Amino acid sequence: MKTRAAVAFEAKRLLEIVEVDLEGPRAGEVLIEIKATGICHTDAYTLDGLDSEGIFPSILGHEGAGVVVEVGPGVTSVAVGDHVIPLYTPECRQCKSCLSRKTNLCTAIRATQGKGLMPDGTSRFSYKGQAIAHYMGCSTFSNFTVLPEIALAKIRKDAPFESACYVGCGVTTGVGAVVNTAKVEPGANAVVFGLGGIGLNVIQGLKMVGADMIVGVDLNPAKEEWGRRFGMTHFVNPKDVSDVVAHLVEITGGGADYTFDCTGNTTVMRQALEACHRGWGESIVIGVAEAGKEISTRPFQLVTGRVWKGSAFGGARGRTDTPRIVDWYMDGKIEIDPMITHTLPLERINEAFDLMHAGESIRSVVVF
Ligand code: NAD
Ligand code: AHE
Ligand code: ZN
Repeated sequence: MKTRAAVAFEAKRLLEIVEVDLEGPRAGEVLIEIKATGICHTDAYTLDGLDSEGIFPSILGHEGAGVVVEVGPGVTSVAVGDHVIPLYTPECRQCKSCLSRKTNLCTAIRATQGKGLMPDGTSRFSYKGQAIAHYMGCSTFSNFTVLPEIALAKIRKDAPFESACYVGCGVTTGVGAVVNTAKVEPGANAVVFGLGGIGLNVIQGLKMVGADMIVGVDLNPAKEEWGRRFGMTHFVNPKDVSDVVAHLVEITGGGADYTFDCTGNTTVMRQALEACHRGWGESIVIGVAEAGKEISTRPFQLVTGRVWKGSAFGGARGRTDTPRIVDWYMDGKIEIDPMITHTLPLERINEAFDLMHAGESIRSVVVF
């Protein structure tokens, strides 16, 4: 079939809206009509040529929601008409990682996914006879896409696609980092670096679990109002203080119980670790850093009890946990709608990247 898609032909070039060819689902695969997709900073990072796994040409996008249109042979867990969220972190429930119960990082199809291919080592997308790579196993910047069934979370049908798509990455990443990775307890104090589409979800997760002091840190002063809207109690702009770590340690009474990096900046990651309380503070790295960047600190920071952890997709097991997060949204336990600042048609998708880089959007969503 033909489908409309925004194709990344080269790094640092505008996406082009073209009609691409899409092959139908093979065994264990599912054809999805994407109804809405968010634009996450990770898409921008790959498009900007900063991803060591970046492949071009490809169809980016990993934060979608849609409807099952056709299932391939052997598919049993979803059926035509089901509403689904594509998962860049699948959940096969059979691999060593899934069975360990220690991680959400299913390894069943990670190798081919990182090469922009379906599990059988081929691509379903092509343009003028040339193969186009899949992205993070999702490629939600296409009106139709194909995914393995283990990479689909079935969600309730009354959830609007424009909001549910955000659960495919940003909401789950932020709220999940609090609930699954850090396991923040009521009364804790926390610092969140970077109040964008991820950081604000960390903040609402902290509020949901009953954190006491929630400090937001951002270079953009306009983010103060956004942070407060979702539960932030204190705001720090690093430009306004001479030593941001010393300031944070002071206002948190010796350091935070939990800190979260939601910037992808390796200098900030170090600050986040060092703003933790001696003896027990935990710093969670969520931000994705540019290829080639490394983190460092004095080992003494760890010797004296601070803990450095990472969180991918909020530690969520996609097929099990994302339908529950959609329920939390539908039940009013978390908010999504106010964070969707811009809704655009596919033809205007490049504007969404401009808005993100200018710090003018929290989340832009493309509606097909
Ligand atoms: P965003 O652009 O919406 O927000 C980033 C925020 O960080 C902005 O408000 C910006 O002003 C702020 N910022 C930038 N540099 C800063 C600095 N030096 N100090 C303080 N604030 C700073 O991006 P997003 O969509 O929220 O994504 C944030 C990061 O999380 C990105 O690196 C993205 O790739 C990553 N991410 C990771 C996962 C995961 O599973 N680990 C999932 C989604 C996104
Ligand atoms: N490809 C990059 C790493 C990118 C990365 O860390 N991705 C996160 C999700 S970001 C979503 O917006 C993730 O879940 N990683 C786990 C995984 O298996 O990719 C690189 O540095 O090579
Ligand atoms: Zn993302």
